[in-house]
Amino acid sequence: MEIADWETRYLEAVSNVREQLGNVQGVFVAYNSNVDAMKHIREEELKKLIGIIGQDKLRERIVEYPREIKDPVDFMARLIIAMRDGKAAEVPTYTTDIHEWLMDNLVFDSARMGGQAGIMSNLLVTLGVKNVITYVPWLSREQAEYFVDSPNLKHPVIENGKLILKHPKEAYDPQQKPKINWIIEFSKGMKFRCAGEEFEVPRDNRLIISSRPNWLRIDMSPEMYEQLPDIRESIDGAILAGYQMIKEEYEDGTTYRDYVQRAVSVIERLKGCNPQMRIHVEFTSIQNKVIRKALLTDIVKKHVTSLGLDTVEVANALNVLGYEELAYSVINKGENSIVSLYEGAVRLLKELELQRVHIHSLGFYICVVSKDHPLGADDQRQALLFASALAATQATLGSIKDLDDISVGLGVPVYDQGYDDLIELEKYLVRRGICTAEDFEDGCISADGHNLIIVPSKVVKDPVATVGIGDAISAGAFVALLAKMPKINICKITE
Ligand code: 8BR
Ligand code: GLC
Repeated sequence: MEIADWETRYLEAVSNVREQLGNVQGVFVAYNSNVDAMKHIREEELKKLIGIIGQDKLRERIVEYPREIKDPVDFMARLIIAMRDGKAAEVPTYTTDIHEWLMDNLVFDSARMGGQAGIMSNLLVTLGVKNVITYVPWLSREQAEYFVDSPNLKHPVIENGKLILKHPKEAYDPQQKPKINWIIEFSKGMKFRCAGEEFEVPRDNRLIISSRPNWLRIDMSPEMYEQLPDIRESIDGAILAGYQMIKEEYEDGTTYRDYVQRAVSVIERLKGCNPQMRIHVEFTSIQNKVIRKALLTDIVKKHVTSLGLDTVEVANALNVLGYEELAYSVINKGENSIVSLYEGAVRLLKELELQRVHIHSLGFYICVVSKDHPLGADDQRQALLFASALAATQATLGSIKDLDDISVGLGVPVYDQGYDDLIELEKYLVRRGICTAEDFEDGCISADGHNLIIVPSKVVKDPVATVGIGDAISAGAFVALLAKMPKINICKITE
């Protein structure tokens, strides 16, 4: 199929999904909302910061590869690594010192809604979803201000022992402090010298400094947990994210195992008697490998139906699951990395007993779907195309304010390089007898029954920002699928 045919498929998909979105009853979204302090760094600012830290200190720290930001040298080392490789990363900090240093030495350009759950909640409301029930364990007054004003957006609160739903601006805890992350965005083509070497940034991306104050918990009160089933009737599915905040050990003697157990119980409560309830987890960059593994094997495996992740996150996930070689080739194989990504997606689908794995990359999205997923390849493909149009809209405008904005994304051309990558994968699959060229374009069913759906995406040349685009892609595709899902009330049938 030619690129022009893909453009036609895009138009059809967006028009279909838009008509169907009204079928979605509601979505529960938890846990992480925060404020993102956004800074688009420029060459001269970087030069100034490198000068402040000093080349020698930086050289050493880059080799050490800090997984936590304790001081400005750690911060600069991770920034140089992210810019050198053009790769996204999120690194935690447990003190407010770096925030103050950044305020003194860099200053942010703007503040906006951050956190996967916060970004996805606002987007779903903007897309017109009737009930978006967002839950933030640390809802502060300042945080509440970043949620869109809409009666369709609600947050659960316990009043007089009962769970009720209110807009976040009426539900916040006045004592709660805000969580503020720093997002350092950098542009492709930026040049800099560091530790005696010359670098050029290979692609637009960002480094996130994630603040982790000691009050942060991925949790809910026992009353809210008990009454969570009350919201089940008004949702078709849930999107869960933010588990990266879980720590191995807490000052009060609890450990990550306690929080993992509670996270699983929440999922069980949401499903109730409906094991088909759609549960999507959005993965992210998780520096701590114990937590990364626990999230995959103890929370995602068996409990979740769908997983969304970017390419670096695929490698990280494969790595802790014991597929080091495949992880390495996802990151390093260059033009063949699409084949490794496909193989990685299949591994994740099988190993984690999922129904759907959605990988978004710059230029194409790969989705592998198990044979027991209720929707066919056409619906899956339309969901991916809709998501890509949303991503291109967000990259062009910075944020999506209205569903009609999607015409901006639709106007962005399909990325040639992504299309070429697709052809590489097609050749590989045809050569191995996994599918024919015709099958490849319509959904490629393997011998053991899982289906591969792949689309070339629309890529914006000079994106306003990259942070949060992955969230738009995953939430967009997930809600498009919910809109297409047959509405069977399994609880009623089995009662
Ligand atoms: P994460 O936020 O999960 O890392 O996902 C980012 C996603 O944003 C990438 O997978 C890619 O698909 C998309 N993206 C990026 Br980065 N830059 C983009 C651009 N200029 N146009 C469209 N999509 C982009
Ligand atoms: C992570 C970060 C948050 C950012 C989001 C974007 O959740 O903690 O700051 O807004 O990713 O996806």
